[in-house]
Amino acid sequence: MQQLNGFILKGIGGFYYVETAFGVFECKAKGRFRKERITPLAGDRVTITVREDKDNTVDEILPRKNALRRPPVANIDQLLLVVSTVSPVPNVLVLDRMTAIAEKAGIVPLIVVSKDDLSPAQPLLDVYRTTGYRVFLNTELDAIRDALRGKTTALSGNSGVGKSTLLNALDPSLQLATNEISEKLGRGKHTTRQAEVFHVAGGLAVDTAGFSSLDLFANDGIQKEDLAELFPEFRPYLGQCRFTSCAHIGEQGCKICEMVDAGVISDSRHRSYVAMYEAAKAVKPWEIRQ
Ligand SMILES: Nc1nc2c(ncn2[C@@H]2O[C@H](COP(=O)(O)OP(=O)(O)O)[C@@H](O)[C@H]2O)c(=O)[nH]1
Ligand SMILES: [Mg+2]
Ligand SMILES: [Zn+2]
Repeated sequence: MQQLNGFILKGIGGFYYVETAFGVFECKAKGRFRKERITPLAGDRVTITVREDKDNTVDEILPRKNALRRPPVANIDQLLLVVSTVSPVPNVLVLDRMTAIAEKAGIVPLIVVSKDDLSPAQPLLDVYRTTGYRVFLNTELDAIRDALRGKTTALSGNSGVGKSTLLNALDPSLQLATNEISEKLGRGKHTTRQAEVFHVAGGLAVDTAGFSSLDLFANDGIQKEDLAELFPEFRPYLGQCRFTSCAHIGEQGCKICEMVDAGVISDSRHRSYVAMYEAAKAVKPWEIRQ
């Protein structure tokens, strides 16, 4: 019997695969976690007990730096959001919701645009360059590798945008399955991994199952008063509106709206802000998840 420290690469059917200095061990979570309603996540730092009879256990989850519900990952530095020009068509509201969720969790968003070969990426590049976030085409592999080095980065984006394809391009030895059939469609027998950690370009990258537009309606715990701060391109202008109570949704004398009209803040990003503001307003205080 031996105690080891490591981190969770993935969880499948109640088993967790934990990477340690002595290799990867398959472990079960102690029953205590279920009682306490704690789900171990990919990226969790853990202590495990390795036994002769292979009945290994995850004993303890070390305090998390951060954790996301979708994708289900812990302790990440960056969220790399992949968006395709077509198939699937970009859902900028989902994307902008993800950047806000990342900002709230202290995670740095990166944007990668895929399928520039099928339809021009320029409109998306133009929108996301106004955010100040780093924006890449999925063909800019060296630049993306540089951004991943030394960091833990979770990939996220609709199914089919090209997350696994991008990881394979960054490191061909990964040989990840692409074009995976969604489990929800009831086709295909494989268990869709929710999240799996890989060593890529001198960092850790987490491939995740794609989100669906259903996620758009999930309550993410963001309150309407906090929302503007989660749009980094709004920050320089906050406090400059005519009314201190300005919600930046079209009021007289709103500096943010002025910057949208001037083309400094993207109209698309502002529309997402307004949609998220209205959605947050509709959530009752007791419904807010912490
Ligand atoms: N034309 C084109 N196809 C791509 C590109 N990136 C990914 N694909 C294709 O899109 C499909 C879905 O890719 P996949 O990596 O499985 O998406 P994931 O669900 O986000 O992991 C596959 O058939 C890929 O070959 C791209 O930049 N251009
Ligand atoms: Mg995939
Ligand atoms: Zn305003």
